[in-house]
Amino acid sequence: MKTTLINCAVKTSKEYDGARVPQGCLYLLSAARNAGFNIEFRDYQLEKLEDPLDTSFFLRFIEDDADVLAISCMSNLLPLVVNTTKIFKERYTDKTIVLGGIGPSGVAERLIAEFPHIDVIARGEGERTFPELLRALEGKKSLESVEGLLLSKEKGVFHITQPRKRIKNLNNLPLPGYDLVDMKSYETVGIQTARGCPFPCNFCDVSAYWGHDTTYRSLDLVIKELELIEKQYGFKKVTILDDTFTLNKGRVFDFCKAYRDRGLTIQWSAYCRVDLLSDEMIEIFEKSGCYRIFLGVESGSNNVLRKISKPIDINRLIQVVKKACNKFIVRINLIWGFPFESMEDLKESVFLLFYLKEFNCDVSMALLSPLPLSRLYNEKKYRLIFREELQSSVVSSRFYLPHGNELVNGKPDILVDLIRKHPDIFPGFYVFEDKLFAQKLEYLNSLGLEIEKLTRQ
Ligand code: B12
Ligand code: SF4
Repeated sequence: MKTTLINCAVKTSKEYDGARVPQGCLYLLSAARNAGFNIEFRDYQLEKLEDPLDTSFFLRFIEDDADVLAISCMSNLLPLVVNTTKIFKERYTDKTIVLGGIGPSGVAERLIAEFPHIDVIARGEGERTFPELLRALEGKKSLESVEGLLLSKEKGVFHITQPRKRIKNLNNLPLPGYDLVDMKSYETVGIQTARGCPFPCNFCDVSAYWGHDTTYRSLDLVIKELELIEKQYGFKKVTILDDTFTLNKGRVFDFCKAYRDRGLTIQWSAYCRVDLLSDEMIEIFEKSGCYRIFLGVESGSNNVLRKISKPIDINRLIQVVKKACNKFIVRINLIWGFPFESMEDLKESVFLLFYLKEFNCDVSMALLSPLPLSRLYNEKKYRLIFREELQSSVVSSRFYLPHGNELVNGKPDILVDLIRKHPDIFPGFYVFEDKLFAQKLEYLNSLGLEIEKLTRQ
């Protein structure tokens, strides 16, 4: 049995233009290798294509003689993956299509019920599921006995296997298979030191995907991996992919000490929470190779922050930012378009945006995306609206579908059409119903904030 694993990612905004080492797929490849499988891997982001979201390009890319085609993607490329694999499966009825990653996992039931050409969806962490699934597809065990799967039977009918338990001891996982790809093709790299986030922010789907229990890798392993990335592969910078790097203060200080003791020079950036970032940490970060931190601040309004269950103290934020901006790059993300955000709330966010820019802080503001695993989406309190006026910019800059609702060769764009037909499968392309939406948009535009920038994450 021949298997091909595909990373379906595209290069995003100019800022993030470089190709990124696909950590998730590298974990899957090394787990599969350890289990005795030799898998072909292809990474779509490395293709030089004028329009990577053109189904015909992706169709050509996935075509080969493999029996099993496994594809990893986020929500943004799910329409492309669904559309292309449907055409693929019509041509090659005997091939098995497997989807995994946060994109398909977040909407797995609805997706497999509506699109039965997808044979299997693997939910959650893949290091145990993937090799077991391959063994089952070889006929060596039953598919039903593999945890964490949805198996297609026919339209509307599918089977869910037992849920896959979280991997408790990440130290038992083999390192991502860096040696299995051409690392020179990639410009940026990230590593995970921990998985999961305990916070309840209701717009985010990280906790629902990875779980509220945070699992950690030993710092010894983390430092060894950093050494490998620096010395063997020559990277000068690395992103720590943990959702909240500053979660465990003692561990963060131990990391910084180990970094210095081992004489590492690779510079790192990390996602932090402002309420977990002390003055002492900022000082130590500076001495331990930190060149950038990301802070998800989300709103300048205490009212909104309370409603999204992220009660950050704005005064504390300003103090932290003033200090940190002198030491390293501080990148802050704000979100607009919460359905309960008043004009006053939005004005407070805009005020914060301009105020923080004064300190040379790198601030951006993105339109809220209804992510399918988020509590805000699942409460079903707010209707989803597909907004014509935002279609091309929201869709293109937020989720990278370049045509918007333009007519392509006289026909409506097929992916936009798919999104329109299935709001519950592709909710991230919609906005929550908000009677102030037009007013908010007009206000932001009147300040010269271009919608392109406002819709980028
Ligand atoms: C780093 C990061 C980025 C980086 C690079 C991402 C990349 N790898 O190409 C950048 C900055 C480019 C980025 C961009 C975007 N990102 Co991002 N990103 C992340 C972050 C912080 C870490 C991703 C990561 O590497 N995780 C570690 C690896 C090990 O996990 P993994 O890839 O998910 O793989 C594991 C499992 O999912 C599973 N698995 C994955 N694929 C498959 C396939 C099979 C067959 C199987 C069996 C299993 C399996 O097994 C793997 C090992 O356990 C996550 C948050 C998070 N904690 O995941 C957000 C996150 C994934 N991003 C998110 C979003 C929305 C985006 C954007 C769409 C944002 C935007 N507006 O543009 C873009 C799209 C980019 C693209 N390339 O298409 C959302 C996804 C939400 C969703 N439902 O899809 C997340 C969850 C953050 C959030 N809550 O907002 N992102
Ligand atoms: S926004 Fe950040 S802190 Fe909040 S749940 Fe998501 S990852 Fe955790």
